[in-house]
Amino acid sequence: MKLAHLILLLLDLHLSSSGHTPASGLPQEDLVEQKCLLQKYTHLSCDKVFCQPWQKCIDGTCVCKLPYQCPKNGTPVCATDGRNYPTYCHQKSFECLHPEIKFSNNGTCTDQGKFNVSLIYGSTDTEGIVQVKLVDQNEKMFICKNSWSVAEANVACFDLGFPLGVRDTQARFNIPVNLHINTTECLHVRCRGIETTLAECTFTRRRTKTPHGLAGVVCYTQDADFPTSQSFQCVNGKRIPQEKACNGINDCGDQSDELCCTGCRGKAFICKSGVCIPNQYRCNGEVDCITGEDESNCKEDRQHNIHEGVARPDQGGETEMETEETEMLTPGMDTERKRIKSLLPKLSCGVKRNTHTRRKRVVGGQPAEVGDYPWQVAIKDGQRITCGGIYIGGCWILTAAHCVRRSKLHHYQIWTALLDWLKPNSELAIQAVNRIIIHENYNGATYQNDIALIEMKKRPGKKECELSRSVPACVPWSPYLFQPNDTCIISGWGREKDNQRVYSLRWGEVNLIGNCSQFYPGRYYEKEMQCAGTSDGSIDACKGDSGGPLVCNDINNVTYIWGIVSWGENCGKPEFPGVYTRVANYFDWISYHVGRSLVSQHNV
Ligand code: 4AZ
Repeated sequence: MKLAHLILLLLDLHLSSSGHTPASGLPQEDLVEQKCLLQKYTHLSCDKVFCQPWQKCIDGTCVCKLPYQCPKNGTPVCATDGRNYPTYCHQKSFECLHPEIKFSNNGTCTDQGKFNVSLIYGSTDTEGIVQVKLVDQNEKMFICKNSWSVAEANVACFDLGFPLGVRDTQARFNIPVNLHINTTECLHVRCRGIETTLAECTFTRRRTKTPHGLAGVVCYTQDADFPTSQSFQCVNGKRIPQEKACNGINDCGDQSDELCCTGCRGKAFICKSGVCIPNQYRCNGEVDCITGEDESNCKEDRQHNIHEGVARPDQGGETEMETEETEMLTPGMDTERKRIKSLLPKLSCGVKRNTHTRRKRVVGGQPAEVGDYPWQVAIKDGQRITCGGIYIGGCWILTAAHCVRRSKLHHYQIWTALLDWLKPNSELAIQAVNRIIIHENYNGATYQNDIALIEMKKRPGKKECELSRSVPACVPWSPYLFQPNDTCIISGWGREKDNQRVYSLRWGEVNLIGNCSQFYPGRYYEKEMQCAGTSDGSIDACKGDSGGPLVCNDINNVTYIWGIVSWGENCGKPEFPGVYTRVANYFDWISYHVGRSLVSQHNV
């Protein structure tokens, strides 16, 4: 009887901690933000994450680029259709449009045979010990258990046709003892977790004296479900144990368990945007948080994480003391992915040309100097400066809808690089207006959608608007770039608290305020508006500042136009903060009118 010849090969040295019960008896802290879950964010939601270099962000979703939009230089790769592609980006872009065609190998197609993954010794075809056959090897090989985590197991399951990824990475399977499998030689594999086939991952061969555990997997299928209670519902329909949400590990396979977090469990890092990323992504030379803080303050750790072989989060710190020989078999495509990313065009916005040290002075503000606010413009209506505006690039100015009327187009002038309108400085330039676009849902009674675009006239014979002293502020593409309590800056020529006229540009620091309905019940629309002010009301926008900027600086000191001065009850009263048009909510409206290439920072 065959059974008699079976032994239970202990693939796992220690008991797996992948159970359903919390590790400690303490009640589980709920780190998931329920309201955010309604948005159904996944790895394709560019409000929360960066798109792949072969994708672009359109209306909050990463969509496939066309292959011709890939950077030209690179080396050819071979795909499962037996065809050569000029670069990895071309192949991934083609695969994005035709998912059945996957990556096969780096370099041109040869007749050496195909890459292959299979499962054996499982009782169904959804599970078993993982075997791979590399393109240039004849034999099938096993994978060492200590290199096997959720990232690699998900990729293996995707590759095998299970789109929901892995159910269990620690499963044990019975290997017939008479097979005499050599478990001192197995492959190490390292994936990022976003690959569609293990062929894209890094394989190394390690020979040791002591036998290895071999990697096994149970792929997720709907019929093998977790109980509905006490489980987290992923956007792709998968259920995972509640305690695996917000741990930095992509247990869902579509990352939906890591995108709505108020904090992270275990060895994970929380991005300001509410995303948990694995700790080893911190200071690894690639920005993962859309807000960039995973790559800041890195001096010491940088060298550390940039190297291979940092302990993985779900491995319990196993080390391989007894490695005798390590041989690189396939280098993996992650380095190539990063290289392609670095070749994508970069938008120049939000960075001042000359940053001189600012002498420190809107209500309670301070006077600005030339070059301090190079995106600030003044809108002159006849003889008076009536509103502010913000330069966003090309010939385009962003302002408040309540500042402009289409019928008065010929009365307006745009004054750029202006400081004091009683004593105009030499840098001042004056532009006529070509077109005014007012938001189609602007409501003059409620101030909803208080946003408008002004297109300036080009000088005769010129193809572009040449504003040598102006710098565009960046348009925020995600509502998660800045948060309540962040400190931002307002500027303008508006009135002082006592209604005193102001002739020179003034600026002041304000904090973003959450929960603003408490100050303006029934009048505040969270999605479209943003409150900002100071606790004592000492800094505020006022009459005449309308249409002007509320700007915030990201961790790299890049300036974003977060708000447009819109309305508020009085000026300088702490119980009535200033209300601004929430510009991030209008990214698609703006890019529709001015063109994506002018405002898209990430993947035009
Ligand atoms: C205005 O009348 C105005 N304190 C602008 C901003 C604020 C109040 C009034 C906010 O243009």
